[in-house]
Amino acid sequence: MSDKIAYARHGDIAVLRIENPPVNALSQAVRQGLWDAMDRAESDEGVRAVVIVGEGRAFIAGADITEFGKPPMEPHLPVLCNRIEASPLLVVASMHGVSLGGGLEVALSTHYRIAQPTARVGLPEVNLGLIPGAGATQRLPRLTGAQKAVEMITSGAPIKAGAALDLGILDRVTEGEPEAVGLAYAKELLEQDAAPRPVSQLPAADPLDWDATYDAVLAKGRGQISPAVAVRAVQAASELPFAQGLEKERELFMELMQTDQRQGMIHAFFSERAVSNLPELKGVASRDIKAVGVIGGGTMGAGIATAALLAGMEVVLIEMKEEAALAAHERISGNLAGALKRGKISQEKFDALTQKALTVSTNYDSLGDVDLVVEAVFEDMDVKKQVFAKLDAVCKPGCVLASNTSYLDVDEIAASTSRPADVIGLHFFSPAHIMKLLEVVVADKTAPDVVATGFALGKALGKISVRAGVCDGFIGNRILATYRTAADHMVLDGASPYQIDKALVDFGFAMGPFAVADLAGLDIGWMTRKRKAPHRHPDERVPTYIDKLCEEGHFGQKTGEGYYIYAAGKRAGVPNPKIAELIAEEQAELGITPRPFSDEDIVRRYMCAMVNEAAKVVGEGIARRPLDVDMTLLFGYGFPRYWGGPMKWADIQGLDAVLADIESYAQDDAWFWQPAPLLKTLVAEGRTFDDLNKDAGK
Ligand code: 3H9
Repeated sequence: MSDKIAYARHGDIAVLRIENPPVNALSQAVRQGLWDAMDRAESDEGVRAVVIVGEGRAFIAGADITEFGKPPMEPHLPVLCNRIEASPLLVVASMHGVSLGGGLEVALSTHYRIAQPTARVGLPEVNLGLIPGAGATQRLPRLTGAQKAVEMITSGAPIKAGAALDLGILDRVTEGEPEAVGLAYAKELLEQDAAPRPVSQLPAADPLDWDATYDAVLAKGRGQISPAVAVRAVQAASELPFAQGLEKERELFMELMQTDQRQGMIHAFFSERAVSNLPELKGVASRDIKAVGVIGGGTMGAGIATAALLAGMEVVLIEMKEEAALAAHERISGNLAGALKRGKISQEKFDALTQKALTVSTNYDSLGDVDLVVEAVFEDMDVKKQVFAKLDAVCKPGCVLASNTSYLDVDEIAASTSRPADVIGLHFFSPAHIMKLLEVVVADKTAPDVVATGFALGKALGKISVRAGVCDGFIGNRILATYRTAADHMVLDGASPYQIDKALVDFGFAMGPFAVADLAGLDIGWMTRKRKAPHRHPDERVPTYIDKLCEEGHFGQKTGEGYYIYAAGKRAGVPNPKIAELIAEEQAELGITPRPFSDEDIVRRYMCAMVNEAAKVVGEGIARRPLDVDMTLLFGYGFPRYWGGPMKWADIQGLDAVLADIESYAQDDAWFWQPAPLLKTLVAEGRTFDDLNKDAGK
């Protein structure tokens, strides 16, 4: 018998305990073990009931995701579930922690379900580009009705035990040790002569307007297909006999298993976990962070302060003048009021955070006790250096000195202090209390435990932290600058900004690049272009039409006019007719005859520019692994999760095809489209970006 299932007898009840740490995923050994243990219980003289429990922190977290993409191994989970359900013994699931995906499907195939009040159940398969594949699309609607089943399966979000009880997914919620609770329940059922109660034999759920439901779910998924496919599976549950419904579910599940989206989403799942798992940090202890200093109380500083307060840290925020300090306090209180409104914190907690945990001051001496300071002042090297000189003077030894700069040289900032080993870049994304990405920028002399502290801070703040080296723009903004430029070139050559935005939204981006520019403020790009102007290569193509709009004081959403025109209070805009005129003027000046672009061509060029720069970023060691780029783009730049990230996208396209496209674009603009050496090497060796992830022990 498999060592993953412990079998024990308690009178006339057999307990099957799943022991597959950390989360009891349903690997082949677990499936086989459960199968054999059911056989054993059924042939064990005197056994009348079976209780299934999980060891450790969860009942079962689902199918073993590491087995996906490999040849399937028997016993298959749907068959195991049917086998459990068909048992003549009374089968009870006693659930604690999470019961997710296949884990909930095992529970749904038992006859009675009892859970801890803290337990959560869910079907997150859509987040992996799949649908439940072991009967949940057929069994769940028979318990909850079709509408609730569709909601639960298409959202992928777990629900708490109480809600699951109300929906009929659970029969009882009882606090106690799961095995004891399960045994007591099974005994009670046996005493009542309760019969096995297969969910598959319950009547089918009433139908919904399936086409309307499908369309609504498809639209909400912004190109993600699995939630919409799930609707069709639930439809089968209401229209077909159980066995045929299961077959339909299997067919749809297997189809999704073959998709790029499944690959992309599973890559995202593992990369999200691997990204902060850096070999260089193995065994390195981080420094203790209880109190954080923030320099500058603008949107960014206030967001960082809010995030630290919400993570239970004390915050000392420094502003230059009393008025600005008060305004910063207001801003942070406003952010926290948002958290209060969304039910994330209580009124009591809000009061404690705003009145006790937060100090605003104009005096750097207030920073004497903080463990880490994040500077979030104006992006100017001289200003930053002045701030770091003050920090160097007042902060206690061992205090981590961090800059939130988004492109300046952290080595130079570090060198301006007497303690470069304590200096690091912590690049937050605005609004910093909401956005998940944190770039941990490691300078030449940054001490390993300071790097570990950056990651520990990110974790405490609920961020996805990515290690980046020093260069202009680090990982994210450097790559952004390149693909934005590719979009600008397409505009000069004839594609409209609106066609580009739409093509990229259709590809899956949250917003197109020109709508993003309007949101961020066109003055940012304008300033960057001015900063970079003296260092430009003569062959570099830089459109200037948008600078003319900036010169007139139009900076996008905040001024009501940019690429789009925004009616007061509206976030979506309509195309600004001035833009087409300005573009036409520039094309005439440059002697360009505009040509049409297909949406496909737009996406391809944009993505190739992104991948090429990303390959340079990895090749130069700015990002340690391709997955670091993928997570940066996913969590900071609205990249569609179902593609897994640009590097995963490139692997799926085939790196040889991507390189061939880059080389063909280079025929018109050799300066911009210089192929990344790493890309060429990988193509020559027949390897992928994911091979590099694996080399690095992903
Ligand atoms: C499914 O069930 C399909 C079926 O319908 C049909 C089949 C026919 N498999 O996240 P953590 C690993 S699809 C393998 O850090 P937490 C994870 O990689 C599945 N490994 O902990 C990590 O490894 P490492 C549906 C898994 O406490 C370690 O466990 N289920 C799996 O923050 C700890 O994980 C899901 O989608 C797995 N299923 O969160 C659930 N799950 O330590 C996915 C986890 O080496 N899992 N690992 O980095 C989760 O949502 C979270 O992991 C969970 C724990 C909430 C369970």
